[in-house]
Amino acid sequence: MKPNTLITRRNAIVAGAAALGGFLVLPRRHVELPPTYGRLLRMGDVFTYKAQRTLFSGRGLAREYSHKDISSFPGTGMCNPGETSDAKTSEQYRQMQSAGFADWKISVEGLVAKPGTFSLADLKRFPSRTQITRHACEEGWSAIGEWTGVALGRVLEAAEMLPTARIVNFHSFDGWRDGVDMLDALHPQTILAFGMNGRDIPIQHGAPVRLRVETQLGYRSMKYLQRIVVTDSLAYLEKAGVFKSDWSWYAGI
Ligand SMILES: Nc1nc2c(c(=O)[nH]1)N[C@H]1C(S)=C(S)[C@@H](COP(=O)(O)O)O[C@H]1N2
Ligand SMILES: [Mo]
Repeated sequence: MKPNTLITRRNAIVAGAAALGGFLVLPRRHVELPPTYGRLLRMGDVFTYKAQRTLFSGRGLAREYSHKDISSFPGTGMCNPGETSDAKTSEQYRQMQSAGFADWKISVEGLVAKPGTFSLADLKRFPSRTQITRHACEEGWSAIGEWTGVALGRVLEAAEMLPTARIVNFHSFDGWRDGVDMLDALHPQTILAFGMNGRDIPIQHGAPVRLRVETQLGYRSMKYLQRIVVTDSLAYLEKAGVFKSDWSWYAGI
């Protein structure tokens, strides 16, 4: 009988049980939890998020596939950003589209020492990454596609993200607002994608640049990116009403 082993194991079991109960004292890195507005379903989502962030490093890679696995990819989503009710933004998008997105720019704002913009050419000058991954939509379909782009982390680094940064928020030309925490933002497979299946991303799939967050469900991979805003809390997304959506903010897979 090796009492030390026993104690260790016992402690591990206690820690595991406490974590499952949601009572585990969080390690040094504090995890800010999104609001639930008293909704039971949302409490479950928050619990999943807390357990995931507490128990795992979050660094696991999503499975990557080979070329023969690439499947047809339904273009979904609400609309073409050139045809939304926001006439000004739609007009801006249509003009950029007709110029082949040569004057498209994404801004990086908020908690960065060097706020500014990146053109498509700027993004393509970074080292790129190509990954063949499965996109899982919350509606039940999934599809495998090849995505090429720059790791979001590299762009944040170039903008000199500040140490107080916690959340990376996104805006799109069709009016979406969303965000991810640092574990997902700096995940090696989280990319600003400009290529799909070896070509420029077509309009229906998010031209000219979309986010790929391979660690979460498909709706987190925002198309038609417009702005990136780095913040130190979830307040920015709360203000945008993101947590009132029927779709869980944290949709880890
Ligand atoms: N800007 C924006 N991003 C979006 C969407 C959208 O409507 N607008 N739809 C989301 C959802 S629900 C899914 S499943 C995927 C669909 O990607 P696809 O149109 O390339 O198939 O994009 C996600 N990103
Ligand atoms: Mo979706």
